Amino acid sequence: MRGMSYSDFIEPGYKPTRDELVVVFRLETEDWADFTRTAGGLAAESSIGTWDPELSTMSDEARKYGARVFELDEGRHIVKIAYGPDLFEAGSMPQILSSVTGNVYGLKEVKHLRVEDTIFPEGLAKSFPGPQLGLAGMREITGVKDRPLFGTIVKPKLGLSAERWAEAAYDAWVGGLDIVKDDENLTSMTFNSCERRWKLVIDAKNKAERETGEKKIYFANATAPTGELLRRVDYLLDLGNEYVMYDILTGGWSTLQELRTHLDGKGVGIHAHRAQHGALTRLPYHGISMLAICRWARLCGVDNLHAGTAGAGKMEGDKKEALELYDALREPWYVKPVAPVASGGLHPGVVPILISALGKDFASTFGGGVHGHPGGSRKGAQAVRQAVDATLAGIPLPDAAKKHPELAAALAKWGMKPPSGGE
Ligand code: CAP
Ligand code: MG
Repeated sequence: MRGMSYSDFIEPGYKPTRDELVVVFRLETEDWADFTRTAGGLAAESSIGTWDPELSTMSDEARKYGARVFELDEGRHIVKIAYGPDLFEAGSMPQILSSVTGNVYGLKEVKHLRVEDTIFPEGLAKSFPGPQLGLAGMREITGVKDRPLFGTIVKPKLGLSAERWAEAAYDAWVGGLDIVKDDENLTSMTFNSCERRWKLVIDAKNKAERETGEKKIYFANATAPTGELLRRVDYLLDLGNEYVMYDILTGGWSTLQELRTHLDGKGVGIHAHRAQHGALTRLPYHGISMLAICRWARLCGVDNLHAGTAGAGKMEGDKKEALELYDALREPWYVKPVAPVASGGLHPGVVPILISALGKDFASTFGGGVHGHPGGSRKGAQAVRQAVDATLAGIPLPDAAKKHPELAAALAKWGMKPPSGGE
């Protein structure tokens, strides 16, 4: 036989070499399909193979590139596959993902399939640039060294004029927050163009900095089709803004790589939002894990990435999951660390849960939990800062609230538990 059948891709006990990429899949097959043969199908379809084992074009040379299933556990649904370095184009995330997260999901034998993790070899990892700033950069810019950084997303998400938006941003900064960020779907709107908003917000930021003596940062969402994104980024660079925000999943990996290249050497950071990730990550038996997405985003060079609130907020995801993701973003690796961002359903009352779960090395943004404050955005921001200062000083929030009416009002409205859904 000249070709290669699915079973030829199975090599239990094979030890991956140091230059191979290892992908950990979770596989469930249709009732009529054989687990081991389907695992071979995954390796074939994601490397060199196809359904017909007898290709007239197959050669000994081509056969060498076949991926190898080296571990199989049908009970736990785990399949581990090793891929040689020549299967990948260095520095191209789209090509790597078309291989290992491509056609495999559509094979008839596959009922459910999830990429749990992708373990990169040094050579392939180092063909990517990684972050420029990460958390260290954010600390450098703001001078905030000994606590997490806190900020807000102006709400409502859409609908405010650029003037009203900038006013709320100013209130948040003056109230004591470090960061103001655009929302994931706030780009350039009929009622709020990005040019006008960014100009007004950066003016507001400068004013807040003069008044507070603190350095502030603004994550400006430049997400758009690539050409327009880069035009907007150039405008932000002209305005001297230190951060560009980009929705990595809806905007895409290739545009992210283009953005990172465009910013190379300019010391301007990428704040990455993960909108749409739930469509990929939410089912524990199908899709792509957030862990894998964290690794790809870190390689491509985001500086910050939303990675969950450890159960303190409104979005699905517990402490164990958040810590796994935060570790993947922060631990020493082939490229610099990324700053993890906790966001979604946070308010001043959950600050102790947040800090006790996540430590000090992260950033966090509060939308409804600032602008929903009964006294308005500035008091909402003050209440967050009061909750942070009290928590770091070991003072229970109800005690701190006795001295701070803004915090007291926040606790009276929201309590000290996460919104709907429990801790
Ligand atoms: C938070 C947020 C965030 C999501 C992201 C929002 O606002 O701006 O985009 O929570 O979640 O629009 O909902 P609130 P994740 O503080 O008002 O909830 O980081 O999990 O992707
Ligand atoms: Mg948002």
